[in-house]
Amino acid sequence: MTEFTPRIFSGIKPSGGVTLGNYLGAIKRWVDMQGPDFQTIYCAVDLHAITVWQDPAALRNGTREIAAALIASGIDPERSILFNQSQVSAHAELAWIFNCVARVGWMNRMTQFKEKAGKNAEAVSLGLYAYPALMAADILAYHATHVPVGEDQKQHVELTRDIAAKFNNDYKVDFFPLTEPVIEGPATRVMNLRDGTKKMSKSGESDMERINMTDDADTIAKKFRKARTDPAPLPDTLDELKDRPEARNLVDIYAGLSDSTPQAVLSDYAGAGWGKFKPALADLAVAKLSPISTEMSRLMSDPSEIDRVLARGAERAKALAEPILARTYGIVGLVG
Ligand code: AQP
Repeated sequence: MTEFTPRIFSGIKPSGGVTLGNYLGAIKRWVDMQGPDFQTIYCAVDLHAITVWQDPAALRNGTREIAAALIASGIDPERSILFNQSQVSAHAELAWIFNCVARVGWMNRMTQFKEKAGKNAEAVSLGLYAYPALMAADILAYHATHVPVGEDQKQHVELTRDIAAKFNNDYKVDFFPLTEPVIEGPATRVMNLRDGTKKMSKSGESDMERINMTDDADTIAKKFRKARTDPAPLPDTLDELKDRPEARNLVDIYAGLSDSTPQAVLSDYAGAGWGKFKPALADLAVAKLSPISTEMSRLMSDPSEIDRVLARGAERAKALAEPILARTYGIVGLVG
């Protein structure tokens, strides 16, 4: 069996402003994973963003905003490789190979496609359908061994493993690793503030359903104050939150922001009503997010410096991905 270098890859789509869901489910954990155990590679996945319509100016701005959010949250562009996907063509090239490895039946089982396409499946882009093959290429172009993601991306990482296994098996090689999803922490699925059964998303209809990393203190307080809850106070045990998704979500967010656990939050707030808990949660969110948003605006005031950081990251990413792509072409039998 090949020994693969411990390497992390993860990405985030510039399809709107960065949300608290992206922060707690992904970015905060990416920051913690920088260190001696792994080489870390983080990416603004702009090619994924265009699977649904993006205004070009908003896409450019969103890509830079993701870079700013990552750096402001603690991603160090020297220790980690930070870039945007479209600058490294190996992603798109390897995705084509994987389009030819993945089976249509596998894609048909992807719940995110079903949710996003809804009743409109005939009219959405072919790219939205093929998205998981590009995501497999993002990961496997670096032989990444671990992918820290939110709960919503688990099925796509499992598909990445299926693609790697089929490629290895079809070509009788031990070339691609079977990448592990890393889904950890109290807030791996942050829910919509107006409907606790839906995920908090960048592109959700109403701005009131999400916290954006750029929201100011008043907006954060207002959004939590208006967040949907139920009349009951907070209970003693997590079990009692089983059928209270909105309440559970706010407890999970508190735990994520305070590096605590949902049970520890309940131990502190058992018996408290929303009149006490919501302002405490808003204060905590402002304390954690406002230094990040201040630093984001500073970074965003110099877009050319962000572009330089992304270009430098792309060069480092290419140095890893291009040899892996060339070996893949060789295995497949493409002459070059
Ligand atoms: N609500 C969430 N809770 C926890 N983790 C989340 N992630 C996204 N939403 C939540 C994690 O953030 C990383 C980047 O996600 P993405 O931007 O690439 O894609 P997404 O999951 O489709 O994000 P959105 O916000 O829902 O975007 P739109 O609305 O454009 O589709 C991933 O690790 C993801 O798990």
